[in-house]
Amino acid sequence: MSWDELPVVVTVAPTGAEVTRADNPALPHTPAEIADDVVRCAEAGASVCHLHVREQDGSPSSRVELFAEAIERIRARTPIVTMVSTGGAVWMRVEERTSGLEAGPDLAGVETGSMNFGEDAFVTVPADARRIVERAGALGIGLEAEMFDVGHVVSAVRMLERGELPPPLRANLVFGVPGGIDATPEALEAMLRPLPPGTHWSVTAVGRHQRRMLALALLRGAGGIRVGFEDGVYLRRGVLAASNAELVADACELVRTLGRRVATVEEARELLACPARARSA
Ligand code: KMH
Ligand code: ZN
Repeated sequence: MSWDELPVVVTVAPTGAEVTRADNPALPHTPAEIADDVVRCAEAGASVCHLHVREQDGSPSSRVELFAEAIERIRARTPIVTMVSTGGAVWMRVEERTSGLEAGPDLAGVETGSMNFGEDAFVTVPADARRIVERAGALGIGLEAEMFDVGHVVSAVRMLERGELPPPLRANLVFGVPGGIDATPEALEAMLRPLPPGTHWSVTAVGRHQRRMLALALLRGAGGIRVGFEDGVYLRRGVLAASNAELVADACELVRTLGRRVATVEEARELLACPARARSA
């Protein structure tokens, strides 16, 4: 399929770990709120949801019960692809970060390197990445590599070559995190260079260049883009988004404006080699 015919997988990351209701009062906290948001995002065109969970008071959590409840509520109402973060929050131990795997999502993210994350260290040493891959494999969960700098991409490709990361490589390239690669056309090319041909790659960007990076990615042939409060709370400069669904609708409009097509959930499952799992998590 030529790049312009490739349907675009739109992922929503509805809550993350760093953003708060002081940043945007519409941030979902509870599994029920997250599920409601994800359902609306699916209606707006999202085909994948990237999940973190929070306690009732909004603090980032690693409790498997919360992941399980969110996934169960989502699956009861939409076939959207569910993905859990194993990045968690910077202060979580790796064992805490990986609890979401036990909730039986379709996919999980895996970091393939370490970095500064703002003022903090966000550390995933190779042994941790291998453990995450192994546990996901044992549970039949597909993986998406979350990569914030060129070295992370090179490491993911090495893991793939060594058989430490199962094919296919699903690549999420993240731009603009302080401590990671910047959000520029040159950075996009640098992140793409190590990827094997045919890799399904998507782009996440934070900060003031977010929309430009997503547009650039779409014109460069990206297989996916990601939006949601985890990555940005503004619809436009100075305009807070009313909801995650509004961000997804806007992203889908961008896809269409640039002459591309938004993937359905069925198409996303095929493109990501991610068949629907049995409904019980
Ligand atoms: N919260 C960040 C420290 C991921 O989900 O894979 C890590 C993160 C990336 O959100
Ligand atoms: Zn995340």
